[in-house]
Amino acid sequence: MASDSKNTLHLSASTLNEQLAQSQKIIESRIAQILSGQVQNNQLEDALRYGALEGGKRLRPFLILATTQLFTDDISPALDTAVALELIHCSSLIHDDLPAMDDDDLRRGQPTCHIKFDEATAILVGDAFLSLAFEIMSGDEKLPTATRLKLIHALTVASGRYGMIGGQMDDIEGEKKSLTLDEIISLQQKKTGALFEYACQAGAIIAGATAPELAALKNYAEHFGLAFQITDDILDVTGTEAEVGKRLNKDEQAGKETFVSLIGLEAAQQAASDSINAAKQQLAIFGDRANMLKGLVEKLNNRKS
Ligand code: GRG
Repeated sequence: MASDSKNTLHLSASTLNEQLAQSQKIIESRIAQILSGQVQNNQLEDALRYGALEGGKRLRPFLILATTQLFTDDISPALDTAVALELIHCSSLIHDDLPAMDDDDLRRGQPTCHIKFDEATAILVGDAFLSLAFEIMSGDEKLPTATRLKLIHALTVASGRYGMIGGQMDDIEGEKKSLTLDEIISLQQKKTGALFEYACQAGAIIAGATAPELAALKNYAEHFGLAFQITDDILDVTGTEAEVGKRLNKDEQAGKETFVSLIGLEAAQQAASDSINAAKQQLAIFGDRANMLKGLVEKLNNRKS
């Protein structure tokens, strides 16, 4: 990672895996720095660090940093937006794992927050991350006020009733009825796709991208989100991790439809490849500068987690 005395930031590695590792390090050290501030309550602070710093691929913040780098060499203005998005993602995972929702006891290979601590703490940690995300973004002095407001508004929409929360509700209600393929696509677009779409738009907003550039990234994100979800469903069937197997049984018990249950494994694999190719095509206007984003969506086909 290149970071000089003026605190500029750049993903300097030449391969995607190295850039992912650089980005992960940048994000985790910024989260650790933010969480190391004034200690309010030891149990809460321990649980916040546990909920945000124990594992995770950090895909969403990488998307923000990598899309920002399409437009500018110094990606430091996007750092706190990337951190805020990751915290909202962490919040959603912690709440999703609660007994009232998916009732999971493992997350990122570790006991879930409510197992490690207790339910009340896990609820508060999720709530605290949501508040903290907007505290960070509203106080981000690297960005003009109008840009901050635009980014905050877009994130409230993506994470709220029109986006992730709406998709989660559709998912819960979907357990009681059978869903069509279009309904699954719409549910997943809200539940998972909306944050990916935000991740691909935020850097472009920060860098002042043109309307065609924003549209290209929105289309990339849409195909990326679909490919992510289809490969997630495929992983449930073909993955070997104990956690994955457990998730499949729970989905089966809950009667949840997936891409694989609806169209079969082979067609799902084809649909994932089609989405990956479509995602890459959207990036044509950026030329070779978009190679990392093309590589990232390609990587979904071989993912193990
Ligand atoms: C926080 C506003 C707010 C609402 C919470 C509980 C809930 C509402 C939403 C749950 C949404 C949910 C669990 C979506 C699934 C997201 C998903 C695909 C998670 C896995 O993402 P990865 O693979 O995970 O990027 P890592 O661990 O690598 O970060």
